[in-house]
Amino acid sequence: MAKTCILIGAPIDAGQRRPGCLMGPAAYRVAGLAQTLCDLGHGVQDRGDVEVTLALDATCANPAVHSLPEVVGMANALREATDAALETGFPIIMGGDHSLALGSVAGAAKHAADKGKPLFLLWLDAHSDFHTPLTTTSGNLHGTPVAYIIGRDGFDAFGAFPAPVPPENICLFGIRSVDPAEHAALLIHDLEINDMRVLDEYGIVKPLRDFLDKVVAAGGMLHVSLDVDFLDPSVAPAVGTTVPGGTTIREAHLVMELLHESGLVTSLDLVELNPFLDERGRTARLMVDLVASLMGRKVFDRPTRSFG
Ligand code: 6HN
Ligand code: MN
Ligand code: MN
Ligand code: MN
Repeated sequence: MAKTCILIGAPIDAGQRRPGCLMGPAAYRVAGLAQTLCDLGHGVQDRGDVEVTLALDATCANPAVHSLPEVVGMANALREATDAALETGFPIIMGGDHSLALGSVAGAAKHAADKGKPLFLLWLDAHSDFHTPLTTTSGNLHGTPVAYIIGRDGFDAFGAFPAPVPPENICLFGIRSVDPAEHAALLIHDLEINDMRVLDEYGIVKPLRDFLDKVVAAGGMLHVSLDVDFLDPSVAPAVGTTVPGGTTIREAHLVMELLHESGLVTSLDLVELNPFLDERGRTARLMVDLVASLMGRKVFDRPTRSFG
């Protein structure tokens, strides 16, 4: 079904320390994201990059945390922009580092709550991003959104999360790097964790379909947050936080194709692309190709063949 895709640029790299993600939205535009979506029959509105007002009075008790005014400012702007875009279309947030999900998912959660629907979250990432501003040792706020989204303490500077997402509605998929404090916290919150160990044994299809079945049963909305480091660094080098042992190009496309077939996805983040680290645009182009699969590109337009 044709959608109205609403592109929202979120140029931020203050959620971590390596400059470059700021150029992410520009790279997606150069790589032809809008034209790719048009070619698939979708409508496209590019709303440009969000305007950020720095939250200059934001403070945090953990001295390691840096760039709070920038990250809170971006979160405030994106919460509004994502909620507003959901009124008329399918928001695609072009990042920017993963701290932007402190805003985009808040907007999606507010929108879902206003419509009386549960929100589900698929987190495609090498990392669990489950620190709070009080537990992070790197001080990089891109490692915190999932904790904010379930309503953990320590996020005073961001304001209360609009409608905390129950941990059971969150699926971490592809993870292979978890810090000790995140690990301890994940043991006491009931998120669905499909780490690479699980994907090695069961493959992509079964774990993902099980999660999607839950979304269907609940009549939920589904936000997908795609971190470039979900992919193996050998195929997606343009990211500051490479972790070996990630998904292949084909596995990532399969995730996207299954998501398309489900018809469940209502909003999308593209995060952590650092064009300064790319090789002749290959990571940016791969990300655009993955969005194409999510939005319906296929080799043959026919039902999937059954081998049963
Ligand atoms: N990401 N756990 C590490 C940290 O610094 O807190 C890495 C975070 C990576 C963040 O994937 O968006
Ligand atoms: Mn991440
Ligand atoms: Mn709304
Ligand atoms: Mn990551």
